[in-house]
Amino acid sequence: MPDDSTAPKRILSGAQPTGQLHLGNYLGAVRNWVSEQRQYDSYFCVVDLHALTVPQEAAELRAATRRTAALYLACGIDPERSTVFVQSHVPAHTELTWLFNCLTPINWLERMIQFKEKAIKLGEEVGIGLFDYPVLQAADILLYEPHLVPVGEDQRQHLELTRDIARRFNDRYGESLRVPEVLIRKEGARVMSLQDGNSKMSKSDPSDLSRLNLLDAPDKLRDKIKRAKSDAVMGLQFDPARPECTNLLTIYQLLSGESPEAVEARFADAGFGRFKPILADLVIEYLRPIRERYDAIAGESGYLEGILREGALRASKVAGLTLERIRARMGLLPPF
Ligand code: ATP
Ligand code: LTN
Repeated sequence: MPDDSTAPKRILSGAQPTGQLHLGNYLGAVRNWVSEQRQYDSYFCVVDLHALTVPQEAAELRAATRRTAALYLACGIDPERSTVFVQSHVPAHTELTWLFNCLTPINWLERMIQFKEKAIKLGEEVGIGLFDYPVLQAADILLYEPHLVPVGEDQRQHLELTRDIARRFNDRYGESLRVPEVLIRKEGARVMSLQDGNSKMSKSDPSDLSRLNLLDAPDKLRDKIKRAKSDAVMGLQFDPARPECTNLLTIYQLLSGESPEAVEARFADAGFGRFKPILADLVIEYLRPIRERYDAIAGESGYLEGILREGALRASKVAGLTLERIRARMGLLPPF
């Protein structure tokens, strides 16, 4: 591991370009990336190779990859401070995946909850890529030797696997990979579906009504909130027995910046009929500047491409050095 006691600590994270980013991705991940980029040497990638682990339409994947990168910027990722890139533009990710495949026991992957859940949904279409997904994620991470990986709660198990792969590599080939820490901010780590307070808001949920997309038009946001599942109890509270109510209040609390106590006090006597339009106004106003910045970025020809080109160059330099070390440790003959 390079001696970098004076260099700023590094973070790396990513999201899949499937559909479009929603409020769960924002509150659980991207919002924290934005605040943390000031403090850390930051790498944020759009993990298009991960998206390929389930069937994708080629033109839509290309569009979603651009959209996701543009949304990172619209949410406040500053390309002057942070390196923003597309995973498949840095071939070291796939090469390291192969090397790690040769190190990772099958039964570590068989335990992955997300694989089991997605495999059930896909039935016969389950590819090896879906099974191998966490190994590619370990490669994404360990190539950059980050100190911290900021993610939402659903990624905890994948991050444990990444740490296990790093430790196994170090045991087998001598200490040389940094074992990163997982950074899960409690607030917003698990935003739930609007249609079911017990499952997480997700891009792959078949119902678009289940999520608030960052680029949804105001009317759509209002309609989704109006139709969000609620309960018949008067007075709103953070109460585990009322998951839908808790989720909507949590969204309100995180976007308004008020304390949970203040939010509960404000809506102690309210029903959903009064609360939902207030929440809709808040969400719409909060997302408005993000959508405006997104439109500006998407409308400026060549801007995004330039950032992604520069990002891939910067990322490739770092990744290439790590890969070279790993190849040497594993006994691959260097090219002549
Ligand atoms: P998919 O449904 O296609 O698996 P996703 O909605 O889970 O997608 P990802 O691209 O896999 O989104 O995740 C990007 C980041 O957003 C990750 O750090 C993940 O932990 C976080 N995240 C995803 N969903 C939520 C959620 N509902 N609440 C909080 N964080 C979330
Ligand atoms: N599996 C992650 C996306 C992801 C990721 C990463 C996150 C792929 N590679 C590296 C952090 C670091 C998910 O959010 N579903």
